[in-house]
Amino acid sequence: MNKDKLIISRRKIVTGLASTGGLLLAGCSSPDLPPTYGNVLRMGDLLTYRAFRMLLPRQSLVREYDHQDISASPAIGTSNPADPQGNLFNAERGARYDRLRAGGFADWRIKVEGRVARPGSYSLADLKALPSRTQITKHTCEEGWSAIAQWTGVPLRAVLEASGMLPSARFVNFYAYDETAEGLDMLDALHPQTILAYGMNGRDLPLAHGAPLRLRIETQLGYKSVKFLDRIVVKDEFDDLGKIGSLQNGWAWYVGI
Ligand SMILES: Nc1nc2c(c(=O)[nH]1)N[C@H]1C(S)=C(S)[C@@H](COP(=O)(O)O)O[C@H]1N2
Ligand SMILES: [Mo]
Repeated sequence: MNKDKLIISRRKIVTGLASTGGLLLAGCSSPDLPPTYGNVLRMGDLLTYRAFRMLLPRQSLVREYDHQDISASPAIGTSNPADPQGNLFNAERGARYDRLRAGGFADWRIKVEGRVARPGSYSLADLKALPSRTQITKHTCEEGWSAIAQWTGVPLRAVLEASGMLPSARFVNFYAYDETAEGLDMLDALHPQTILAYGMNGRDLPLAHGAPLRLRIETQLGYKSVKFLDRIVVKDEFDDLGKIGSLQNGWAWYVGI
């Protein structure tokens, strides 16, 4: 084969692979570059992100434990988002949270917006009517503690599918009732163990652990598992989430474990 032909056929193969990959990954065009790529302060992210994406099969499961492994006293990172003393307190959302909690979360709904064909909201009953998943996993906080608990909820994937996520979607962002927001790429968002949890250790999700609904993202460190969920926004492009996102607060966006 002469050199020209070789170049053409290689290009064809590469283009072919890229389009198949694109379909498989539901629009993730460059899964080996973290969205923070290009930011000198975040150069380490490239290494972590690329290493994890290369070493692990794309959706390998994290370890799941047995009932006897569940921690007797589960560690707690934060408490009530309606507490004005809390360092992530937001007055408007805190007050809204307090009212919803007083009503036993009967009027609570999670909003799903952005790049979805059917934006809207789901009550706890709506979420419980979708498929559920229960998993006993280890939570690892960036501050050095860890705890094993059983989590029950709906796979995020099922909610995204119910909302008609558009093929161009690449990121999913989560907003809480306090000043917390985090984002995931599609690989983590569609991971089978990524769930919206409404149950913990066989009971309703307790207040301290994020009632009535929290994210459980088992492939990343504790702070990515946003508690007290208010809103989910599907995006085509990366969004650093401004002052309430981890990046502008000096934390990594991707913290694989
Ligand atoms: N909304 C909200 N979610 C949050 C936090 C928070 O302060 N607010 N803290 C995070 C951190 S740093 C950790 S380690 C876990 C703690 O989860 P736990 O309280 O269930 O142990 O929640 C994460 N999710
Ligand atoms: Mo944490």
